Amino acid sequence: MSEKGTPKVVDMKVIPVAGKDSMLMSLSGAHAPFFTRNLVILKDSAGHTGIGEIHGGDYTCESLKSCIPLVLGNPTGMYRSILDNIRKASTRPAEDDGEGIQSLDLAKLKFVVKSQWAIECALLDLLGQYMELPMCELLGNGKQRDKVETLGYLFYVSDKEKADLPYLDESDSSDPWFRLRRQEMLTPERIVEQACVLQEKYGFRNFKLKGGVLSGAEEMASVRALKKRFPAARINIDPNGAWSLAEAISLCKGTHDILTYAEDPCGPESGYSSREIMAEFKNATNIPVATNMIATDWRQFYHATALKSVDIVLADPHFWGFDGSVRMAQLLNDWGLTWGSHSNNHFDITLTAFAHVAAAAPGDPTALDTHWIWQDGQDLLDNAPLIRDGYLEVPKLPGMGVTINMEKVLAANELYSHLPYHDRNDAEAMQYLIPGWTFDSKKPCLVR
Ligand code: GKR
Ligand code: MG
Repeated sequence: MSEKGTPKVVDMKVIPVAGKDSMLMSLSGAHAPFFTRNLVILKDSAGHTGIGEIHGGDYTCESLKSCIPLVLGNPTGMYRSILDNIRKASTRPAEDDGEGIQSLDLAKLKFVVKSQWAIECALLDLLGQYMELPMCELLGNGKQRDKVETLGYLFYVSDKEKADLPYLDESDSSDPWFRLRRQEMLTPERIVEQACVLQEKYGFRNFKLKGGVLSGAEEMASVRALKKRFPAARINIDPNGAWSLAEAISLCKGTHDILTYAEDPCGPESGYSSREIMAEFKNATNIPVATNMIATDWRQFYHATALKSVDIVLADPHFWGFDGSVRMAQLLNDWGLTWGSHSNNHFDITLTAFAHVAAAAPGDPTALDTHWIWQDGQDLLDNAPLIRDGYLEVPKLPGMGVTINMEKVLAANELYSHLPYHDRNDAEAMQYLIPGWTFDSKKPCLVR
């Protein structure tokens, strides 16, 4: 006799994985040679496989494993209740002081990321397969577009030869971007070269430069050089709150013809919160502001909007959930504000998830962040969606619409199991460049 209702979840695996990275620079320091993620793989009683990906590290891995009893045996159609039961069972760890990532302290990122969203993704994948609908049809008002605009996420890159660490060398690759992405790029000329090679490969029309590395003036010189080379591009700089309010105003005031918007230009100072300071920045410059730091949950968002501190909320589904991120997109659209998504290093499962969530975001979202260009080629899927002409394709098959390659997953898990660390630590590589370097949320990482 056939089963009634939606299929039940019969298996849940949590698999930590690692991939390779370049020596990318940000306020946090220098990316290590490896990044980590956690995967969730669900099986249902109809024989379908559902997948999700989220940030790496032992905290998130353990938290996912503790959810297994709350997921197994439940019908996929009850996914909202499954997630609600996880939420009700979770307690706030004593080390979480609630600051979030408004000063980009990486140790706090794990509290902003909510592991259950990887489970939400895998459940939506299963439900979509049962309903024979792509995942984006199950979100918000359903699919709004067939392809999603993504930006070229530019980074300063340090010389990996200066660190005694096993960074990947791709100098033999036949792909010009793959060769370039592992080289030192620290000048405006090299940032423009990076953008040109990226445009050639992926067709990006818009760019974001990760700042918080060199002095604000040097970084704005890169922004100017980019605008000169790509006059029609929307260009954004993200120093992750490193600049003081006075510096941010002096760097950005009157730059409407160069900067389309600034992402987290300044942060908390002199007893004022980052939400208050960013509101003052906006008043002084009239430059639109984007954030993934001052509004990472609904309570922070309430204060950010009450103060009119932000125009573009980069509602990463790993922070907000898929339902939450699309709910944010609907609200912002109704209010005349703009939705986008933040990213950290990720594999192609997250890339696919971004495609679905952005496909369901109404209105005119800003071009999406993705770190995938730095990882492209390290696929865990047989059919990762492609970025072409600056747009990420939205899979049309049911659920996530992609197939996981278990051989590649097991190899990435093997790599993970040999790592001396599982959490992101950008200080270690940085100390090869500046001995004794420590994080300072108010100083670009190469300014000491
Ligand atoms: O990968 O170094 C990085 C980024 O700086 C990342 O940590 C940020 O969270 O990309 C992110 C951002 O937009 O702030
Ligand atoms: Mg940002």
